[in-house]
Amino acid sequence: MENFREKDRRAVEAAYEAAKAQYTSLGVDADAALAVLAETPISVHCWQGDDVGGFEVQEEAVDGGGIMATGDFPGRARNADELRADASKAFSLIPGKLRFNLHAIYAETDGERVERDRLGPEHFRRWIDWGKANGVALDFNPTFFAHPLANSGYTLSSADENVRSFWVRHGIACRRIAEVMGRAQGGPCVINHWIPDGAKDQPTDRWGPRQRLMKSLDEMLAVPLDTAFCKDAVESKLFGIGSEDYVVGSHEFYLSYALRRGVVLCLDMGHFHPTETIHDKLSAVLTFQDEILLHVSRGIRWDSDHVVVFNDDVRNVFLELVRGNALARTNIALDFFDASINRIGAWVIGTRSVLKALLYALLEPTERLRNMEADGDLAGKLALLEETKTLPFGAVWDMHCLNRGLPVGPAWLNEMYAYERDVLGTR
Ligand code: RNT
Ligand code: ZN
Repeated sequence: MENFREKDRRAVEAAYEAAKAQYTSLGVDADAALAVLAETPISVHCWQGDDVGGFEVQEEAVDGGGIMATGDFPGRARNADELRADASKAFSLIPGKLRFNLHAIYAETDGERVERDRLGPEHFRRWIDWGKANGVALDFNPTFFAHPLANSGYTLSSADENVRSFWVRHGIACRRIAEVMGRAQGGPCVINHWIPDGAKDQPTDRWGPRQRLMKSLDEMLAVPLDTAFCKDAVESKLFGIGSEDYVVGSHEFYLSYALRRGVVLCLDMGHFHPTETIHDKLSAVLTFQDEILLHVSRGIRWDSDHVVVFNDDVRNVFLELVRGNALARTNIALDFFDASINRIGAWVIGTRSVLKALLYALLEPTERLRNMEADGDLAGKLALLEETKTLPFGAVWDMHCLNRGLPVGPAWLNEMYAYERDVLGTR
């Protein structure tokens, strides 16, 4: 494997000073941007580490519920200790304030089969301890898929009362776990509810499942918990594998539900029409809602979960959040999985890309652009937007990596290769 040289500290500092002067001339404070970047939490999803497998003891064949990781890169984490080790490795290569986002299937039950409606905080004790020891706050998700009672394609919206009530109990069990996690970390644990429910082809009843989903969510939320620690969010989707024609929890459904019930709306960047982007939705939704949950992802054709890269879509989302001063009202989380490349690399690439997009937005001369726009100088505004694209953004990013004691530039790849050889390669 190639060895990437680390950039010289003095060269990085000198480039930063020159970049900073350029930003200053546009009215942008690069030091202030770096301070915000260092303090903005990003919730990294655990499921990139093992292809959304989880560690459940299961006896029957299950349907993935539209969740399918493709690829067989060696070294997938096979248990929670390996997953924690891998996540820690990835965290060490990401210059950000990171949280960790767990799913119910990552419970540790010591080889015992524990049904999902019987899960309790005790099954997440090691995760909670790990979070505390590493200063990493946790977020959580019930797992409404990959289970025999999800094989029909319906969970919370099922017409079978046994199935529906099982999933309601699972949701409640998970909310209790989230509250305990929140209490342990002295701040909210965001619990996101996503269900795969839907139909492949032209259901004649689109109404019943939605009424049942509303009822199920209401039953789950009726359990009194401290919302300072358990913060509920609901996530929509347009279509999935096996639910191409109809998804019960659509955008309109959850937008309405979140508004009526005062829960957080989750916007996943990969869950809309293939050419539909979400940056224009932020100012609309946040005009009425206190906060949102963001799943930063990258849709490619029919897949909603490619590894995030520093592209226009992600930049536009962060530009909107910064322009609207809405970072504090946005729970930033990641959602992608790729089993065909080094999984630690996938985590690091995706998360660093999100941090870059955030930094890019923080370095925008928004004040100046706004004034030009207000003055009717629209050509000037468009020109300045274009000019900002070639400002020395990379020099500021390098400085951030250096500040956080991380390898600058592609030098982090050396660490990834070494871990691949010494750890992943032995699994
Ligand atoms: C699925 C949703 C959901 C999942 C995770 C694993 O389409 O995006 O967020 O990816 O819960
Ligand atoms: Zn998602």
